[in-house]
Amino acid sequence: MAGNKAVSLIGVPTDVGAGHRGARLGPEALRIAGLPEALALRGVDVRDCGNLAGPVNPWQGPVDGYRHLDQVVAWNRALMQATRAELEAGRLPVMLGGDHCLGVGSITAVADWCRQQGKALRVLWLDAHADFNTSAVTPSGNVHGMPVACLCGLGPQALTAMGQHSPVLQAEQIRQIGIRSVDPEEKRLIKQHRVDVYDMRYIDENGMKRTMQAALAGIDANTHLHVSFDVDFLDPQIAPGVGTTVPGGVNYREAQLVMEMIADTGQMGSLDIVELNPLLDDHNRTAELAVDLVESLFGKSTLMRD
Ligand code: HAR
Ligand code: MN
Ligand code: MN
Ligand code: MN
Repeated sequence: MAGNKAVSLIGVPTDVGAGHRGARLGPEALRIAGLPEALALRGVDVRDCGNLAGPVNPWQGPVDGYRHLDQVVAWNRALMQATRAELEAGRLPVMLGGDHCLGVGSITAVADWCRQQGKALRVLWLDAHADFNTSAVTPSGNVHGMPVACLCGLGPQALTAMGQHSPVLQAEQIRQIGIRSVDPEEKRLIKQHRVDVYDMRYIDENGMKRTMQAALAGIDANTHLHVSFDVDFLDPQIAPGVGTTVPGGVNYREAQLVMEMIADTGQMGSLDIVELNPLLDDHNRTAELAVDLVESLFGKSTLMRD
């Protein structure tokens, strides 16, 4: 079970893919909110690898539909290497973001690892956004709105072909949960690629339990589950510390259930925690909430089950 595994924290202090600066401070905010200690209390062997180094944010406009593409590529190369090293050491990498562009590097490394190990890979994308834009249709040029498209082979070669196989993922390996902000052309691409999206209306109509049962269906002992947790998945009333708040998000109880049901599978093998922006937060409460939820991901139950 994931809760007993050795975990490596990899700080990825980047905001080169985002439309606001400040997500680069996310790793420190998560540490100060007590993430290493909380995992250690769960009985997890925690190793904090510190922060990766990468280029500064030049804070420029889009070029050919991308903002800061070279910097995004550099951060992702560094993260891919670091993620691979921790997987090879038999540890569960937890990416402390950083903006969501980092999902390209982490998941590319995870996908290569799974192929090598003969494991099936399932990606759970917890997010308000589908992150399926391309340079041709992006309204912003921000690469944090593009990582899922890149992983499915749509994007610049420097991001789609970083690993041993391209595309990195087939759309049927992905489940998106909590989605409530999708750009018009992005929606067309998602439908064309048949990504499995459990949007907020689906959650409202079916409840989170049935949503998660559907999203986790088919996971077995040979599945590596990668969780990409964009903190803007949560409703902004409980999680204000993100750059792109979207109302009508997942509430506290729903979020706990998501994390507990993932923990129950025992198959989580890697985790991104992204988009936390401490400059927009209220006394670090969003970071503290993220830590609370990650505890549940690692098997802490508030109820009488354990
Ligand atoms: N869809 C918008 C864009 O591409 C906003 C994307 C915001 N993305 C994140 N990550 N915060 O999910 O510009
Ligand atoms: Mn995202
Ligand atoms: Mn988002
Ligand atoms: Mn908790």
